[in-house]
Amino acid sequence: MSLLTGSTRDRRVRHPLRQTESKLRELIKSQGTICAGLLDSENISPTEAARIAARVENCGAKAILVGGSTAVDQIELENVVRTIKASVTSPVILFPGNVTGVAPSADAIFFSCLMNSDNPYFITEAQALGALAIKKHNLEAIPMAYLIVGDGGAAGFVGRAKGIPPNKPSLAAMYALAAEYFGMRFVYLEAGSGADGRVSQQMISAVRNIYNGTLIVGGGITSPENASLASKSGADIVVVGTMLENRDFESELTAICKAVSR
Ligand code: 1GP
Repeated sequence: MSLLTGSTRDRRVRHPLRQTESKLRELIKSQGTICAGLLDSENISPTEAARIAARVENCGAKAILVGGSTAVDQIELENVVRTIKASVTSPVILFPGNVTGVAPSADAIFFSCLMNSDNPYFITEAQALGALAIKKHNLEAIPMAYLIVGDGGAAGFVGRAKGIPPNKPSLAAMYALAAEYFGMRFVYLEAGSGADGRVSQQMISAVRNIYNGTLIVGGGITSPENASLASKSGADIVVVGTMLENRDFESELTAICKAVSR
């Protein structure tokens, strides 16, 4: 039966619960800021990804994100997600850069709108193209505004972002408030993977003061000090990606997870 022609009753039955979102909210409520590890399915074998994800979880991270701005191989992505799922108990959440970022085995997907792109494809078109696959696989979609700050590295380049100037916190706050009015329950402030600079405390605070939802901050977070500043400024989730490419990330990541939790 086509997804577009089922009865209303069938559609109600198939609607996924917001389990992952609820879990994240509960963790944030009880522990303060939580840390999530980001793995890029393009640069890693499934076995290696599973091993790293288990180490990330042991360090105290509460979610594993899988995605990448240039990830195009969906078979590879699904293999990575499935293998990670078998090795961790934390939610595995897709962090897509395009329609190719959908994989059936994940617990949920950040259904992201790159609000400050100047290409409508990254605001609504890719989302429309990917929506039926998300429904077909019964994935939990978490509506999220993805805001690129500064040049945003690969995400900024691929997503044709008109980066929010890092020294203009009020612009980020305006976008975040618009996201809230659109019903987006998550906002991700992204400085870019491996960025030299990070999202400033002033910008995180400005968004926190106006946005009533879950606030994620990522890009260039590599030390407990960086993570703690983001947490104190109002981040609910800090994302660490590039650091996980180091062979021995455990002590630093454990310190980051401790530094952000209450
Ligand atoms: C990138 O914000 C994430 O999308 C993580 O950034 O790779 O710099 O940790 P890093």
